[in-house]
Amino acid sequence: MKLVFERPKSLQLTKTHYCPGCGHGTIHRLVAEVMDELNIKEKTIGVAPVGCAVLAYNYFDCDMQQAAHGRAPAVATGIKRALPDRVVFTYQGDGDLAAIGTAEIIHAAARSENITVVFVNNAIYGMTGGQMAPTTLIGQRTETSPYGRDPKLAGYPIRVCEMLATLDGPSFLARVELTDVKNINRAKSYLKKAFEIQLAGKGFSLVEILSPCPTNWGMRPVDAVDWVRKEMVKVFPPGVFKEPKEGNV
Ligand SMILES: Cc1ncc(C[n+]2csc(CCOP(=O)(O)OP(=O)(O)O)c2C)c(N)n1
Repeated sequence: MKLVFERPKSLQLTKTHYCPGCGHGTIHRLVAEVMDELNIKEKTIGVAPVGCAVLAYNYFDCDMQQAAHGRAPAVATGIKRALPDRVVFTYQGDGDLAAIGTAEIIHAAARSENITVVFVNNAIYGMTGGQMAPTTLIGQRTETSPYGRDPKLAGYPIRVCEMLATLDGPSFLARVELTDVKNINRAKSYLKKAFEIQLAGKGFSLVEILSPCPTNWGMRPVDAVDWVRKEMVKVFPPGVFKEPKEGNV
């Protein structure tokens, strides 16, 4: 029989706790496929966040370390500096990375730490039940902005890639939407490039993935994907914001 579908070796054989239509499972798979293709599973250390992906250490089949909320880039810095031959990545939500962990991500990027950041932007705090995040859209209803995010009260969404692109430190910054096969494949190619940049010793790389959260957005999964495509990309335009000058890694 011809094998057409297989679990990546870098994922454990287990069920995840993610909701139907959530992007985390797809993104886990993409990261695992990249680990398989680069043959780096045995030397990779992932840093799990606080957020819906808190149990990522139960899903990835590589070494994992849990960090306090927002502190994954600092923990990853320590691991990578102590064990420079290892491949180190953080996996972070927008609450983790762009709220409580803003200082850590900015300084890790400015120092051009040779780590890879997988940044899952779902415009909300998922794990805690749908509160407003720094990336929540203007007018978006959440548990803490029930009438829609009002910029007079709650300011404006933070564009992480654009902000980090003002720094000299980062080597690779890219944003992609998790909406269809073309873009999911693009997400994988960005992730692969980000890991390759780390393997080449070229410093900080980050891939921001615009990802659906049907449960906390109060939408059906198919509508949530549509909302990413139609609304999120207007505020968070996909693209490559920084890449190594030499072109290909
Ligand atoms: C120090 C600290 N502050 C607050 C919390 C509560 N908390 C847990 S997860 C989370 C935000 C999660 O949102 P995000 O990072 O966007 O990830 P998601 O769950 O959406 O994937 C918060 C505020 C905590 N666990 N620790």
